[in-house]
Amino acid sequence: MTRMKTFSFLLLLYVAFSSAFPVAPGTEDEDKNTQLVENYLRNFYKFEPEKQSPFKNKNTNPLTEKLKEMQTFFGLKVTGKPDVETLEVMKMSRCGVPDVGQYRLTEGNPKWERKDLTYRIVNYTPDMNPADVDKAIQNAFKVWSDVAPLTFKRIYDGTADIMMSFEIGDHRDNSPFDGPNGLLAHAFQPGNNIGGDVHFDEAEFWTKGSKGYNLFFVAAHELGHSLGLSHSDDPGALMYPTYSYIEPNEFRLPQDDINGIQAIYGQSDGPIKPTGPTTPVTCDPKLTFDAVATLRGELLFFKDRYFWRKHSQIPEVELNFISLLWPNLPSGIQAAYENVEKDHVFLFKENKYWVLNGYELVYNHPKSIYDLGFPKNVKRINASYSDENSGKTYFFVGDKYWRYDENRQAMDQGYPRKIIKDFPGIGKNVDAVFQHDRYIYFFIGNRQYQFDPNVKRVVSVMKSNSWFNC
Ligand SMILES: *[C@@H]1O[C@H](CO)[C@@H](O)[C@H](O)[C@H]1NC(C)=O
Ligand SMILES: [Ca+2]
Ligand SMILES: [Ca+2]
Ligand SMILES: [Ca+2]
Ligand SMILES: [Zn+2]
Ligand SMILES: [Zn+2]
Repeated sequence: MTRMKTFSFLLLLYVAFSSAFPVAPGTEDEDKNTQLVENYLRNFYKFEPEKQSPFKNKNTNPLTEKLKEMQTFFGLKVTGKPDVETLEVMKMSRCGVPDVGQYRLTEGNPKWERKDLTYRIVNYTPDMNPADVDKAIQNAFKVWSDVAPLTFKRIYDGTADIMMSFEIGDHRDNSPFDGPNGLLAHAFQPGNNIGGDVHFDEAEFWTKGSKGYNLFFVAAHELGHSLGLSHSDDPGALMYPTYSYIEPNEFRLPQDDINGIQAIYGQSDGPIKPTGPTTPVTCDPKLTFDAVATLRGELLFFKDRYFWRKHSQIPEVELNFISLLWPNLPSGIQAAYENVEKDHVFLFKENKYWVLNGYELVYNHPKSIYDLGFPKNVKRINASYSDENSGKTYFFVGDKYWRYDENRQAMDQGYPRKIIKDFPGIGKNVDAVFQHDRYIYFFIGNRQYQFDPNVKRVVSVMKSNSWFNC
């Protein structure tokens, strides 16, 4: 299974300002961690130590078994121990609905018997303009009505099927909220009374953008529960239990969620069968990349709204949302390279580029690629790499390439040239490229060409994901 590395917000800062990898917590934190682990397993994995049968096998520790269950769900290494990575996942902001238990699609199969449902926004958060709350909620319903034969009508008083409200702390449904972060919201499976209802933790700061928590995403996720879906272990799914931000305009309901809702209610009525993005699979032999770059000794492989990070000293590879580290970067990065000397990474999409300084996005971007000296008929860049020794950067576009001088900050004379002339064996439409040691690695489809610039030839052909220990 793909391992989705997840960061707590604290860890995010850690990544941004120091190194990329967490350190083990000190022993003084151990009591706090034990408490965290027990509470987490109690809340989300039905861990009930006081209810263990005395006849149970004494050799199996119920806590260890529950930890393994949780680690399996999140695609972590299944150690049965509260290791650093497990604790990091437990500290993430998430949905309050359990990962196992009554909300599983397979258990009881709760669903609405009618297809025309009603909803009511019972109260508003002071964090947002009411019109923006209405819009976020309306869009969240549209996510589901676009792919399933369901309609949602808003009513303004009385009891709706789905009552939506902002609540603080203990709000008399046996599922108290916990103040800022941690639990963000919860929802009840289809049914009468509280069934279908959605509660948002008012202690959070709700927004329509990337600050605080985005109401649209959280509402869309919770409505999945209101309609009968449980949590998915697909890290790209909307029904994954932890929060992550995506630019709302770029959001498309993932295929995993479409499959889930259609398994309950059938296909949508429209003539077009809706499809959604699928989460890339690290060891898929057909895997292709949008762009690859080095960053302070790590390798970054970009694809759609994801990237993998690979550190040479660490055998595992991590799959992340681009937006988790860089909320203001778009998905679908088309080319990328590192300028090691300046500690900058350049990221390209269409005719714009963004710059990272170390791990931090430089604020006054994007800028136009025409500032770098490209002619106007170049609309996008296929791939790029920079040669640390010569200070020359190579941009591949179609069957040509340009060479840029990082010291003079200008294109070199005599370009573009044909790729095939100077890189024999490499045709056109390069997906991605980077330089490592003395080789240049070109990615075209699911293949990778190791090119030796000294002898000017391809010395080896590999699978695109050969860096991932598949
Ligand atoms: C490369 O760029 C060309 C020209 O802009 C474009 O038509 C093509 O789709 C791109 N190919 C890839 C693999 O990005
Ligand atoms: Ca909370
Ligand atoms: Ca609030
Ligand atoms: Ca590319
Ligand atoms: Zn949930
Ligand atoms: Zn509640």
